[in-house]
Amino acid sequence: MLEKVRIIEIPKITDPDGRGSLSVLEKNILPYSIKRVYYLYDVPSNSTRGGHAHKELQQCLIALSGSFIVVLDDGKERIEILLNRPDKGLLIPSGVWRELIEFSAGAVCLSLVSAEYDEDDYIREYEDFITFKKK
Ligand code: T46
Repeated sequence: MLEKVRIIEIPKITDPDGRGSLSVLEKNILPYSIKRVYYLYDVPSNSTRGGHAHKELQQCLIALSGSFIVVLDDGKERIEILLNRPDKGLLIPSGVWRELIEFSAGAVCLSLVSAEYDEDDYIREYEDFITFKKK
């Protein structure tokens, strides 16, 4: 399952006159249509976001500013990925437990997701997640 996790290179257009960079997500960069966008910000460095899995939802996380670590767990394996570039997206398939930790000052986490908000899609207890993975 974690082999389906991947980093997406988001095309970056660096201005030839030194006006900075512009990144754009379009066409088929993501394997789903974006149905909802939300973002996390003002997160204290000692706080954890996430701490759940989704049954169906797919998402792409981007560190628009600053950095944070995404811990991913498929019930068998656990990996940590540092996000610190606005031109890199982390694609997380459904059925993966995630925790976001160690937010830097000013970090902004953009999330582009495949479905509208549905609390029934969340698995918020790790034991329930392990049971879900065994089905
Ligand atoms: C995820 C991580 C990265 C809404 O009303 N609408 C929404 O679209 C979302 C995402 C949340 N909410 C409400 C539900 C809770 O009352 O906002 C509150 C905080 O949500 P939650 O505790 O789920 O926040 P995080 O940061 O732990 O998790 C969120 C996403 O829920 C989740 O899908 O992967 O960000």
